[in-house]
Amino acid sequence: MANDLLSAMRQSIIDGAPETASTLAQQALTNGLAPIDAINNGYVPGMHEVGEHFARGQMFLPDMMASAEAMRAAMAVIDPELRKLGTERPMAGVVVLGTTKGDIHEIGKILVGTLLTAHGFQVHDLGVDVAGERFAAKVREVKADIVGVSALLTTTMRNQKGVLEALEKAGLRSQVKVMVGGAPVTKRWADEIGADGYAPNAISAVALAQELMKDKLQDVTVQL
Ligand code: B12
Repeated sequence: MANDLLSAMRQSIIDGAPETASTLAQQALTNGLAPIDAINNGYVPGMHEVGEHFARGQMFLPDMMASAEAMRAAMAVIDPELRKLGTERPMAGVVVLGTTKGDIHEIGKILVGTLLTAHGFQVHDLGVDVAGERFAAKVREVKADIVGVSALLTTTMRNQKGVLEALEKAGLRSQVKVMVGGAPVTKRWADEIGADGYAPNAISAVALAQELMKDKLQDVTVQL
């Protein structure tokens, strides 16, 4: 039963069918399926398949846009359920989140933001196509503990380095931990550009953020 539902969710993304995606999300919540399982085991595999079809030339940009629309419709139903969990927890830290300059992919970043919120983090999402200077300004404004930078294109990955440089230039680098992610990003890349961490998905992004908060606390203790 759950498998049929998950497979219908996957298909709704491939078909680019927002109404079906939304109805299935409601059905999943009514049936007691954990919201994160619906996302990770239902909709995200559909998104990956769409990416593969696109890469093989079997799907085109409008199809990919329709799939993104379906994903957004599903998330609109599931997001509030996930966020509710966050209000019951103590504040875990302040995060500034955004997708790098030149890049408009936002679904994964939104998911990361939602799960961080669900785990008690206060998240300031700057949206997409965000220049390093805007990250730095927001970090200063909200006294962020962590910056999360998403990039989905091999061409915009290098702008993650630009964010680190902007933080350095603004004299903020030592005050904030930087984590990077996005489909083409790797641990190796994170190390190469001097980021503090990399996570391959939203669940591990939460674990990483919690780890970075511990490191930050330790940095402060060492300085005292
Ligand atoms: C949906 C989609 C789009 C949508 C985006 C809609 C939106 N509002 O977000 C649209 C149609 C607009 C689009 C446009 C383009 N796209 Co596109 N897109 C995709 C697709 C199919 C899915 C992305 C997605 O949402 N995945 C689902 C989410 C949940 O996964 P995720 O993004 O990877 O995020 C997870 C992790 O990476 C991680 N994570 C993400 N961010 C962060 C941040 C931090 C801090 C951390 C710790 C973790 C983390 O956690 C997330 C949740 O688990 C991918 C294929 C793919 N496999 O990635 C192609 C893909 C990324 N796109 C691609 C391309 C080429 C393009 C275009 C250039 C196409 C064109 N010719 O115009 C444009 C670029 C526009 C631009 N300037 O940005 C290529 C990139 C190739 C490359 N190597 O560079 C891909 C890989 C498709 C392919 N196989 O060819 N795209």
